[in-house]
Amino acid sequence: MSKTIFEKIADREIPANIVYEDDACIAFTDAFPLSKGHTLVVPKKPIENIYELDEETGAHIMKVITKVSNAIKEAFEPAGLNVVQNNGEYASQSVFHIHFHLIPRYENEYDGFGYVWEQDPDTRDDEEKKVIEDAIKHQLNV
Ligand code: DGP
Repeated sequence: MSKTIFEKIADREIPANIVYEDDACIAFTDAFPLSKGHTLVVPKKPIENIYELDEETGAHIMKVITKVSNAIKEAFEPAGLNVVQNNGEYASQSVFHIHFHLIPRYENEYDGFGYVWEQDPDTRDDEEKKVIEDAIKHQLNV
């Protein structure tokens, strides 16, 4: 199988500004940053998406996300920072090797991060919410 772009970055086959690396993961600045310091944290294993992520890699990558987020906070003092992870083309995933975007946000500065957080207009009644919750719990064997 051919390597993903992010495997090629980890293997130094294509250049990137790598800011952190350990045995299991790598972090580098995004080639098309939405804001100053926009960084990607990526496991070296070519795991495609959140559904494929194993617990050990997930736990490790969360530590690195925290470490690199704090470095960005110290370096640039953003007003906020979003951690974003896209799964599937419909959810804007374009590189099919799991990655976490760390997107620092600055007050009164343009950035390319469009964010809409609005309640579903088809607000569901309590009975329907219960059916939804039960479907998730059923899959989790709760
Ligand atoms: P997503 O849409 O969540 O799959 O984000 C993929 C991101 O990867 C996107 O913000 C641009 C970035 N990207 C794509 N190719 C390269 C590359 O070759 N180098 C770097 N540094 N970033 C890349």
